[in-house]
Amino acid sequence: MTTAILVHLGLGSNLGNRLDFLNQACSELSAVTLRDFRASAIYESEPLLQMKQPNYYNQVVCGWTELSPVELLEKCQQIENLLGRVRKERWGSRNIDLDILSYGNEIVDTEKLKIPHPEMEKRSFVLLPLLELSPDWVHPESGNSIRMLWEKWLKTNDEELPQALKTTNQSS
Ligand code: A4P
Ligand code: MG
Repeated sequence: MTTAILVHLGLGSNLGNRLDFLNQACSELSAVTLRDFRASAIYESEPLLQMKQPNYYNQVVCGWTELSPVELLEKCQQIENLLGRVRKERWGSRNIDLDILSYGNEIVDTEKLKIPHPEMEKRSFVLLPLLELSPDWVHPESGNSIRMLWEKWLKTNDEELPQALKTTNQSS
């Protein structure tokens, strides 16, 4: 019997109808891929490294899956393709991006897949929604909970915080 694993995914969009793309991705994920699906609020933030791009809408979702890490990555890429993502350059603007942030407490470090997502501790648009969903989830490498990572982020950064949109996500 395969056991289900709790996973967290980071969703991002900065092209087209950003809200609609996030909602469509949530519908796809909650339909079959993730059981007991939960979604954070949607946050708006500026692109990292002050890249000349539109602002991002970001959200974190979680749920239980029986897919392996690689199968989950493939599923995420299928959903990106279904929603019409076109890849030009790395970190280019995108209508939808799905990143695997965590897979239980597993560490995966291959060329194709790195879990936990290597940048998550640096990103307020990931930590803040994670704090809403799973403040007690513990990062398997540092041993820090999300609550601790967020406190650390606040002490070491003075950037503006991402703003939660005043909207209800119909899929959550
Ligand atoms: N890959 C490795 N690990 C993972 C993982 N944990 N989850 C590989 C998903 N994919 C993973 O991804 C490139 C390759 O990463 C995949 O083929 C997979 O094998 P991609 O989605 O095609 O390209 P990308 O998104 O441009 O690159 P990357 O490295 O995923 O960048 P990020 O981390 O997504 O960052 N600013 C704001 N405010 N909000 C954002 O969401 N996002 C980015 C891109 C930059 N600036 C941003 C935001
Ligand atoms: Mg990505």
